[in-house]
Amino acid sequence: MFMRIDHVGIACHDLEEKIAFFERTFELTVVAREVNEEQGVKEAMLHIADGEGGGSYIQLLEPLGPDTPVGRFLAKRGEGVHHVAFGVPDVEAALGEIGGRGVRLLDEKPRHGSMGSSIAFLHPKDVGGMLTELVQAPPRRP
Ligand code: MC0
Repeated sequence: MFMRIDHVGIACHDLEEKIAFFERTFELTVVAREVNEEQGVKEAMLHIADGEGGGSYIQLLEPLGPDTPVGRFLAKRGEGVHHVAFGVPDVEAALGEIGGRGVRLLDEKPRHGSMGSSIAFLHPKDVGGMLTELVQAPPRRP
């Protein structure tokens, strides 16, 4: 079902400061930036490698406000790994299979994600405490 780790999402207070740190320290490059109002985030994707069905990235996330998923996460836990996203060939099919195995779906239907992807989240309490995202990349992606 999982083709690769698509990205690791990291919650931060200051996106520009964290981008500068990751570029300077790990020689990574930002390939996309986006404000996603529905998800309550301003985010940047830093490219790591290319794999089957798409690339893999570090995703830096700054909340648009305190009353958002990432805003609440920062208030409770501080900066750090917010979620792990796995590449799947078909997010809707994966949701059906995973939901049928008893994992709570935070999204019944795919939503819009970074760089034109379709995404859906699984409840962290049902996945060993890890907020898990499914990502279906669009046909062509950097
Ligand atoms: C909350 N919890 C987490 C967690 N966030 N556990 C692991 N990782 C996380 N990131 C835990 C809390 O500690 C709490 O456990 C329980 O889950 C309920 O959380 P809450 O404090 O009530 O917080 P809520 O109301 O924010 O709900 C958490 C939930 C929510 C995961 C359901 O954040 C959600 O629906 N997330 C999915 C959407 C999302 O995260 N969007 C932002 C990234 P205790 O034990 O204290 O009860 S958008 C994105 O990444 C897009 C742009 C993309 O990739 O393309």
